[in-house]
Amino acid sequence: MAQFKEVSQKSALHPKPVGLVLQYGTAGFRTNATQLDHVMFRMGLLATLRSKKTKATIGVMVTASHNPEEDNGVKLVDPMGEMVTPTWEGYATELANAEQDGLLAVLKDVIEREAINMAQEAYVFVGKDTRRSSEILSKALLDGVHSLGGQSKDYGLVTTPQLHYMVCCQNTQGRYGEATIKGYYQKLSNAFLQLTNNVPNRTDDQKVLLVDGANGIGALKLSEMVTYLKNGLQLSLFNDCSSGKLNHLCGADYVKVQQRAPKGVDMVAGERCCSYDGDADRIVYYYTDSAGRFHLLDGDKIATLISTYLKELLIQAGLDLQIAVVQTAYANGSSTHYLEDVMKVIVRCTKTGVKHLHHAAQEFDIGVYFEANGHGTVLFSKTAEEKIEQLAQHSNTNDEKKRAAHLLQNTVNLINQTVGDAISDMLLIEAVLAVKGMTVQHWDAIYTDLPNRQLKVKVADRRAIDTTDAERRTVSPAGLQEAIDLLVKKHRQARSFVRPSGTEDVVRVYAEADTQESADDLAHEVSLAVY
Ligand code: 16G
Ligand code: ZN
Repeated sequence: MAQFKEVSQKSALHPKPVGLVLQYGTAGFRTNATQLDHVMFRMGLLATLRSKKTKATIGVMVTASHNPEEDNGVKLVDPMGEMVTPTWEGYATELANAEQDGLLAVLKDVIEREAINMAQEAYVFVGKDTRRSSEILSKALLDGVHSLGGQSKDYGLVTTPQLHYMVCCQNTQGRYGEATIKGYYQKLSNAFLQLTNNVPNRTDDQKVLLVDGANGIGALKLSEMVTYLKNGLQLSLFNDCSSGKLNHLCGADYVKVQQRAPKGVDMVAGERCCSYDGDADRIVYYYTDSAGRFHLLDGDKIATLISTYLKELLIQAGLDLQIAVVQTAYANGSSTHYLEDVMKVIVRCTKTGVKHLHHAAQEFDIGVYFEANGHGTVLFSKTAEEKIEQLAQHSNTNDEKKRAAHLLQNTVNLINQTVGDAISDMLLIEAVLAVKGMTVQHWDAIYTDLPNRQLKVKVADRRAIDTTDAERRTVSPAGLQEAIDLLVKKHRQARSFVRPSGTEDVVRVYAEADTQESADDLAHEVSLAVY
């Protein structure tokens, strides 16, 4: 077939290094950028097939998120803006690892297994982050799309969540919004201004927010968006790509893991600061107090703030909707305790990785999901959205109910429900703080984190560790869990788990306890047990 001839010819321009084996991991392929040209071409092919199969537009994002500048990666976005389905992650791995002369066979095999109608049109949206390698890699990707006859739209430099948003808008015929960057800015800023404009006594001081853009795409996009936000926020943007290196000593991952302020931000005691990661799908907040102590408000604190706000609004609106918070094993024990015992909301724990949380959150009327590392969003079921809409339009409802319904409606519009989005999450947090009249210190005081420590351990084969119970316990190697249990018992309010990383060749260790010293000791002891 002529179609495959073109694939053959073009793939020769994107040859696979013999013997190189990569895996479509938790967040797609991710490795040193020099190893990815053939992967990009092949993901262009796969996205085209996925589009034919689903009869919808598919997204492909070129990014390595919080990884160093030298790395790059690629992930596929399914029609509703969600992560690509697991069977297709398997195809992605097979296709990426096929040696040059076996590529067509693997491609045809996928076509056959999925009974794909090759006459079906295909449409692929492409986006990329600011890495130097992203330009050429996205060209390889487009080559793949075009060689299988797919059509493409190249959005160029966009954040990961912006690309997810575009895909969702496109496939819902605009019901979710307009599939343009301008449409995204307008939808989010209108919702933000509606939420904050009527807040009485909001002073200019309360609008001040310092943003660490991690020298990445989020910084560029936020500066484009500023005019749309009018004077709703007074943003000071740092690490804005003008000089520093991407993710280097800055960004959400650095701040969360190091539990310290990023370089390059002129922090003032008591002022709210936040950090994005390299593709702007994660955010964490922080401030320093008058004694110079650093306070981190991570994904758990964000989930608590948002779910508390939503629960209060639901009560005010008199809406009977079930709200749940989805976390992972990394969620600080204090947050889980607060949510379950004080807030009385349902809490679920899933495996690490956005797709697992997203999936679990879909089971509720309102599912708030956040990883402790700052990746998360809120999902509203169709029923929830309809009930909110009806109430907001109902003229006979009393004032308090109506006000709550309007706030809920604008909150829905402010949230990027396709995936965690640093820009959208930031605006939501700022709106919630404004509406509730809270400072960052009030927010921080909702509960106190248990001291914790994360370590990584290099082992011969990390796959020897197998986990269960949402990664909170190990089932192999034999004896490891018993050893961890014994170590945990030596500390107060302690918890610890180990899991093989899905993105690096290491085993991760997490420990928390009543003091930092105890958490550090426990993490160290457990890491020795892993060897
Ligand atoms: C990926 C995941 C992130 C997760 C992290 C864990 C997505 C989009 N990203 O970055 O959610 O926290 O992996 O990494 O799913 P690890 O397996 O190396 O600990
Ligand atoms: Zn990211």
